[in-house]
Amino acid sequence: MNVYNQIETASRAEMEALQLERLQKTVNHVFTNVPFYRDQLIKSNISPESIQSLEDIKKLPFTKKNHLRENYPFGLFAVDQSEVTRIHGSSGTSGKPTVVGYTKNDTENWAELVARGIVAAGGKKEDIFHNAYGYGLFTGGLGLHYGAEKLGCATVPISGGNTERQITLIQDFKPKIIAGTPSYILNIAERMEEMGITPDEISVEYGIFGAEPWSEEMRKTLENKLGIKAVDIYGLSEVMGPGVAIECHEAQDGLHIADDHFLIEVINPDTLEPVPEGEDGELVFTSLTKEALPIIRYRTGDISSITRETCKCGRTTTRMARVKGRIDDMLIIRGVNIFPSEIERYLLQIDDLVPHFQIHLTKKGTMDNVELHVEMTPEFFSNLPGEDLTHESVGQLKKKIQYAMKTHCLVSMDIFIQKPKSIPRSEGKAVRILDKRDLAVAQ
Ligand code: DLL
Repeated sequence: MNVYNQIETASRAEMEALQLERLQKTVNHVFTNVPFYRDQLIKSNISPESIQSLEDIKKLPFTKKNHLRENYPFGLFAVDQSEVTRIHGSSGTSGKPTVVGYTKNDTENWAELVARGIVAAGGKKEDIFHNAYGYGLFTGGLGLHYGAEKLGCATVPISGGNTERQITLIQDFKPKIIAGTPSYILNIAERMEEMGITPDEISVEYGIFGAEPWSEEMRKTLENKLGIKAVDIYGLSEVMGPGVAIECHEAQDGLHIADDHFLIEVINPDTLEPVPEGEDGELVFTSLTKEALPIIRYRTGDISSITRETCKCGRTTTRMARVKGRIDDMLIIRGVNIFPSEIERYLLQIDDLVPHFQIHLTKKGTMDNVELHVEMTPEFFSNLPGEDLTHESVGQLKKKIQYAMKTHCLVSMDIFIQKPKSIPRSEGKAVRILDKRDLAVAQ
């Protein structure tokens, strides 16, 4: 095993001692410097001195996204403006972004954690790193960029989009590592296929994919299409950005959380009580080293579980399972809960479909209805006599999808099989759900 930092193999006792020391420092920091947290702690009758063990974290109130919004833009910053060296924002599609800030130490720690993650993913100093995450307020581009540079990789800041140019640069520069959202990397891989480029013609060996939910089946698809090993990377701007957790290439079995910088809890989102290890719940993070925007018990809205078993790779850090999705994106259809990533998982097992899909939520009378829009492969389309979409083989394919969804996701869906290239392609985070229920009411 090749670790970037020995802390990744520390004993639990050693790690917990470090976490407690850093937690106490963080609580002091927010109490002294952030009026919002000071008020919250005073209201809950808690002083920083009352944090005497890691268990005591449960005494502290939770922080939620709306607290950041209410304190827009810089109200939760814990340092003087002159100490802030970088500002990022959430990738929210509407309204004002959630603003986050970093000091010089924060961006150095961040780069170090991402460098650590790239090593876990299989990367080395001498590698060329093709970074297809979007550059800008989104933390993906610059977050991965500075981590790759810190490790010493020749970093190509290509960002998302302009897919054919990306492919030319992949052919010419010969990167070993590619990073991007799985949906955008799929877009690149498909374009390569159309251009007649085979996986053995490209140099890439490792992929670092995340920033959106994806499934094990999508991992296999991307690994096969590109001839690579792909790992999952997780993070969120409120907590830092990419690098909060990443899988190792050795085991590809859960994401190693940087325990020395973040304390994780998993709670039941309804009761707010902790759930046992191995059980799904909402991930809650407390930052342990951040200066500009320390965050206490941040409710991410992301659903996953954790384990503290030592990984096959030798790292002893807490591992989280692949994130199923956000609570907000969970569909509750006629009493059944489903995440789009589960739909993806079963769709990808059906031949004759490409791995792109969209879920349209509509109304049928007063009932919620799911329209699943999928896309046939170009081969399937060209084999249709007269390219006739009403041909019986399309009907059979539709039945197969309907059956898979009903059996595995327990929901009856209206299936729409589109012609090749009909589903919008992603250049960053894919838009999987279109909620048209209000439109139906308005009509
Ligand atoms: O997406 C940071 C990031 C950039 C992570 C590049 C990984 C790679 P935000 O834009 O603030 O930050 O969005 C954070 O995206 O709460 C999750 O819901 C989702 N998310 C991030 N990584 C994953 C993942 C970046 N690997 C929100 N699997 C989070 C599933 C993910 N969901």
